[in-house]
Amino acid sequence: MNTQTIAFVRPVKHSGLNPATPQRWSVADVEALFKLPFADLMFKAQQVHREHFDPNAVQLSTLLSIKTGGCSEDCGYCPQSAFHSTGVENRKMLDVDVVVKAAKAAQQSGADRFCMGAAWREPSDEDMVSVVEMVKAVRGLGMETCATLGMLNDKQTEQLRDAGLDYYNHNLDTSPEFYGDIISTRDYQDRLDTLERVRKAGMHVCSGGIVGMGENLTQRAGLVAQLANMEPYPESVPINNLVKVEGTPLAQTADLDPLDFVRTIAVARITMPTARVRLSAGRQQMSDAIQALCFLAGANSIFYGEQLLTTGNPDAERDRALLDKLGMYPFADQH
Ligand code: SAM
Ligand code: DTB
Ligand code: SF4
Repeated sequence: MNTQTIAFVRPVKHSGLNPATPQRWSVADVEALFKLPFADLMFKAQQVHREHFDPNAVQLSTLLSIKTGGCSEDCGYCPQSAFHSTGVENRKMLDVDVVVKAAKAAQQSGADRFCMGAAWREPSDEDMVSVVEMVKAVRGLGMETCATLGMLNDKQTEQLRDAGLDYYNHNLDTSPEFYGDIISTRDYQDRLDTLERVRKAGMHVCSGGIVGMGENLTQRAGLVAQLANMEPYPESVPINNLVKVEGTPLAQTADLDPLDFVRTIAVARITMPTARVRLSAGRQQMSDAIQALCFLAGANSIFYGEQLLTTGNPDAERDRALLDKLGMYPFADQH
């Protein structure tokens, strides 16, 4: 019998930076975590979580699509790719004042991070002029800023850093072995290169992936190992459950067992102890019980607000009710 008891460790406030203490994770080690009995995996994840965070605090981050649709990439999951007919309209970039208004509304409703997303392979120099203004204005409201704009060059990472961007989101999406089944218009290495530039410019890295795209367990473990072996690993790790959108090649993919999603969160928490693990896309389709298990597994950040980029998210009222029911509160209200 396992006689270990839960040692309550005083939660520490997250400093925002990971210690540079890389621990190499082989894919086999990560896969072995996935295969633990559920209770043992959850116990381990909770121990790690409590060593580094208040387990009852969650970060609320609101997303806004600043440029929607018509993207030149062929990502098989994405409703915004010009390769797929999904009914998502192509829109031009939002004006800066519209973005600032949305950020203020998000802040008033309790979000402390604002993430701006664009359906680009990469931004142009002209796009960057507006994005820089948006980042400065949102930072000026006192919110944490995050952007996801596709691939970046050195000049662009420096512009974003100088504008006050706190996090850059750029996902690896899946393991190197499965990647070619999902995307053909850019390489895995392109993604790693952008992340390297973001790191070099001194911004925090937000990088994760999608599960439920038909990957096998080794491939799912391969994604987590890639992220965990980055030096240092990302400060923020979004774990998305595939949102199946009609018209995308992945629309008919078999459902992932929700407990396998919970396991992915737990394994991310154990392998990246000080990262914000973000329970990202797919929450609208998830029961309260599965979301509660995700929080127990170490998730401590969610997207908050009715819309992700083009698909739905639980409304703010449902989320507040869920957090209340669980005795959880936003990081911003932590005392
Ligand atoms: N165009 C930029 C890029 O791909 O880097 C930024 C926006 S893109 C929509 C951001 C991320 O959203 C993708 O990397 C992917 O992980 C996630 N995503 C897109 N469609 C999704 C879906 N249907 N289900 C789950 N996650 C999705
Ligand atoms: C991330 O990993 N998930 C968010 C955010 N980063 C930008 C995006 C989810 C998009 C889901 C599909 C959509 O709404 O278009
Ligand atoms: Fe374009 Fe990003 Fe969608 Fe890929 S995930 S098609 S790059 S918007």
